Amino acid sequence: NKKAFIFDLDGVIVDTARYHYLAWQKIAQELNIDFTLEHNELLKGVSRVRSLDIILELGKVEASQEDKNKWLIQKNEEYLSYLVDMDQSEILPGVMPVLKYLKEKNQAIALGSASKNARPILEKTGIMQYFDVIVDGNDVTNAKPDPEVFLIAAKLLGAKPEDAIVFEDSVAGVQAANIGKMTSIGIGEEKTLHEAKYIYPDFTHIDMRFIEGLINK
Ligand code: G16
Ligand code: MG
Repeated sequence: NKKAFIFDLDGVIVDTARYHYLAWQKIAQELNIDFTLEHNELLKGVSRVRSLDIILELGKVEASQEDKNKWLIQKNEEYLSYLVDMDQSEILPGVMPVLKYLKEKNQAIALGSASKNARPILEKTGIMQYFDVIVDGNDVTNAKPDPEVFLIAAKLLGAKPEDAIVFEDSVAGVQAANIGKMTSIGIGEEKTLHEAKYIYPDFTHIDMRFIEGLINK
């Protein structure tokens, strides 16, 4: 069967999860909300709008839609300021060899990201051409853990959900892949991503024989 290899972006291909955190932290500080790295796990893979709601819930802050809109714009401007100098050096270790291997083996590759900034990041890092399909925050209505983003990606690649393999760094993303009946591969810590079918601390720990096994499954 034809396989679909679907990559999350933030935290899987590039270390932008760190930038999202710094940008949100700035907003949280202004609102006097305690926002730790542990809280940040709740925001990974989650849409911008939902992320703000989670932070406001943490601080038990009620806000008008007008204020929320202002903070959403502020957060994105802060986030974008970290992306200005971004280049291929920000691609996480071990990612390129896996992308290249999949290309060599003529595998279908998609991006499945919650971010509305996905395309400029792929351009800046110079890896746009590896992706047959890009599904991002501009294309979906239901955020992860809803599997919509991955289901669209698999469909566009012409693969059944069962034949899709998803690389994810977030709990919400791993859950989305599982709910979509896809093979979930968690990139990160076992204690956070234990719901994933396979877990690796990063791509340098992924052996090409493992990828070969997925291709031939
Ligand atoms: C990413 C991040 C989330 C972020 C979301 C929206 O998703 O993990 O923390 O809130 O995108 O990003 P933006 O504000 O750029 O639209 P993913 O799915 O690539 O990990
Ligand atoms: Mg992510």
